[in-house]
Amino acid sequence: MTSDLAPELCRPERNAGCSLDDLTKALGDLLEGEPSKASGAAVAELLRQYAACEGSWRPYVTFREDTYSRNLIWRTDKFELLLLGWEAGQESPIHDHAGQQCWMAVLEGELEEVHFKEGDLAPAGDGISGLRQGRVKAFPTGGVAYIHDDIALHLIRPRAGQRAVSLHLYSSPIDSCRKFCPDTGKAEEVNVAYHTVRGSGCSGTDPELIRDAWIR
Ligand code: 2CO
Ligand code: FE2
Repeated sequence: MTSDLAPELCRPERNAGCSLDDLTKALGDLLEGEPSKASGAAVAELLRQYAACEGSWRPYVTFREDTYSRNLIWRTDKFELLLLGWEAGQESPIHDHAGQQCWMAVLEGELEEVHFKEGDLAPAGDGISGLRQGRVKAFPTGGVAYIHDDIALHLIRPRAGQRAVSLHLYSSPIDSCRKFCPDTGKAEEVNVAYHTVRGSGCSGTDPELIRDAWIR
């Protein structure tokens, strides 16, 4: 069925464009302006438009044997845009997002997200609660996920046997978060950092520290 709407009425109000510069500009307009204008749906739509374009992210993605890679694309006080490279078989720890909003767009491959909730505190009073697993959802190339601590903790992993690449937007930036032991539910505050910044290796960040922080 064809649409009766004139093409100009179908066009989104803002366009992410297909370059990372266009995307970061459009995200800045949304997230650094009036807070009331930063609707989650508008952010997700920008990421969806970008994910539908072919490949301007490719020069910036890296893959590592020891952990999924965290590659910084853009950072301001209000948001942080990261490209993550996932080798087959890698997965994130179960973690929270330090009270920030997180959108994830799948650029290549397929990613699976598993939700978890913190359970009741154990009677021993040791501050450790068990974790309850929630829903598992697959996001194909072009899909956009959203999470916040009020929704759930999560872990992310690529489809079995395959690589994947994803674009993550945090509002505001996250420098540390809690990771959870899957067996006991014990939480640990860990620093997160970058393997590359806009295509250059990070001299200020020790990849060993990043790996140790994330290995469970
Ligand atoms: N939050 C993780 C990170 O920034 C990636 S999992 O998807 O949100 O490393
Ligand atoms: Fe996450």
